[in-house]
Amino acid sequence: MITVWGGSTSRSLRVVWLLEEMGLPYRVRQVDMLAPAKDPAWLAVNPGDFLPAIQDGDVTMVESVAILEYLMGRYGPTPLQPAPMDSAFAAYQQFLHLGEAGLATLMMVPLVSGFLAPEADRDNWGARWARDCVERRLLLVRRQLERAPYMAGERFTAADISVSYALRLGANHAGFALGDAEQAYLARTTEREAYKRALARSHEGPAA
Ligand SMILES: N[C@@H](CCC(=O)N[C@@H](CS)C(=O)NCC(=O)O)C(=O)O
Repeated sequence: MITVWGGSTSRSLRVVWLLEEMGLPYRVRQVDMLAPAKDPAWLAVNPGDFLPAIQDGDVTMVESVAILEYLMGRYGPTPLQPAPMDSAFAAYQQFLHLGEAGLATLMMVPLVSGFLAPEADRDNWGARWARDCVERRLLLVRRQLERAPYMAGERFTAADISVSYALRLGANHAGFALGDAEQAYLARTTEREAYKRALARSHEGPAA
């Protein structure tokens, strides 16, 4: 049984969403990132203390997009991961990684500056730079949505799990304004039954 260490609003949602899309059995262990004292069992899984992590038999992994690739490689093939010779593969691969490396990672800078930094540090050069980087990277998402309904083209893939998570993070927690095309795209991806089940299950499970 795969164990997903996560939190209801963390990137573990990407992992649980993929597991639901693939119909794989799993259980969720909640980690309270704001708890003053961390559970040693959690720190033994990820001494770096960031979410998500998975345990699958002897395998322990962190990094949400790497976990998606592991699960699809280990338990696929799945239509969520176009094959390398598929014409959708390049766009798929690009947006799978852009969702985290180009969007969500950079969004964290204005997010933590805006919500967690002391008042005097909130409006800072680094946060403004990161916000500008994200805005320019979002142009790639916008251009793709002018061409096709999904990041890899005509059908839903794991790249949409990656990018949808980032768009929600940016819009809900970092003050990024989404245009009509991105909002329609998010409505399309999050109306999937697997997403709704993932959202419900991300809130369950014993606390770590
Ligand atoms: N690139 C990592 C980012 C992980 C990450 O930043 N996770 C957040 C929660 S969504 C976290 O645990 N932040 C707390 C910290 O890094 O101290 C991934 O995609 O898994």
